Amino acid sequence: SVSPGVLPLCCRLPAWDRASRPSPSPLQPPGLPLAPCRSFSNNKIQVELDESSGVAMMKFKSPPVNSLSLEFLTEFSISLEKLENNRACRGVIITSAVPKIFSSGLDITEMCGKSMEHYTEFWRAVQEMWLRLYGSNMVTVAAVNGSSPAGGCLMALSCDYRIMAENPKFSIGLNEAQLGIVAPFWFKDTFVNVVGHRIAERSLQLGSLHPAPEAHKLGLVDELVPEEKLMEKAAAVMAQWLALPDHARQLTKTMMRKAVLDRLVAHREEDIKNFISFVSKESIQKSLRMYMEMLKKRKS
Ligand code: CO8
Repeated sequence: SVSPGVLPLCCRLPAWDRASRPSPSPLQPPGLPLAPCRSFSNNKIQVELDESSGVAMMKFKSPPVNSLSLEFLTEFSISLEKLENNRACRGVIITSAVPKIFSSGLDITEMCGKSMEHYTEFWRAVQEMWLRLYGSNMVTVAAVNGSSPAGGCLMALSCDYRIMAENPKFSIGLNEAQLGIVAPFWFKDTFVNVVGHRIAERSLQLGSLHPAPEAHKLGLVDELVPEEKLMEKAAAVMAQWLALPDHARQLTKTMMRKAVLDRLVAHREEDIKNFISFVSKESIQKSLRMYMEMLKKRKS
């Protein structure tokens, strides 16, 4: 098992700084099912790598809602790093094994009534997840098979391509403002890079959660497909992206994303301090507690 927060990853060169992988051998489309597979499932995330196609499937399996706890984030970053370091792996599809939910975003209980040390460790793990995913050399496809608020939306936005199940009951967006909190600058940067400034500004100020069809119209997700076709479509998109030489695609991705990644790397400690000072305010703690209560009331 992994001790939470001890991320050996931080000490290594980030993915976007590493030498590119060698160019691929002639491509084999991934196809379904992804077999033969090498899997390294852990508590909250299950990973299956099909070495013949070079495509890994990463499934979130942390019921009830795949909230991004410290443990989840740590497992995620370590799993991604394992794949990143495996030359047989060229692409990863991320999806959920929990029905109707992709991820409910950051685990709010990790931000309520905890110590400064805990907030530091938690926020560093959130940063690490994003640096790893947004900066990944691999092709990353999000198969969004359920609702995906806030941090869940960030994960999808950090991928190269997003396909969502066309169920209008599933929504996605950066709804932080609805919780009385503010999306950090690198959440915002990632959002702007996907949908453009105007849509991002309106959506962030209103804390909008967009039903799947609206998310598609705004460009927040690239495609909608019937839920039963989602994995097939994700595999087909992956094959299309993997048909290019890795080095050209990776360098292009770096060119597009480096400035945004570097901005967080340069201000990482300051960003942690800001998070701690923000989240430990009594008014913010109150907002978060009220939001959790609202979730529970809505249920009963
Ligand atoms: N964290 C912790 N617990 C959660 C979360 C969460 N994000 N979301 C849901 N839960 C809990 C619920 O409280 C409930 O607990 P219990 O069973 O003990 O009552 C359980 O999970 C199941 O939840 P629901 O009954 O609501 O499940 P549904 O299937 O009806 O709905 C949803 C699922 C749509 C995901 C719904 O739970 C929901 O809307 N959750 C809230 C999502 C949200 O707003 N997340 C935002 C988190 S903040 C974030 O990610 C970025 C913060 C950036 C930091 C800014 C600086 C401070």
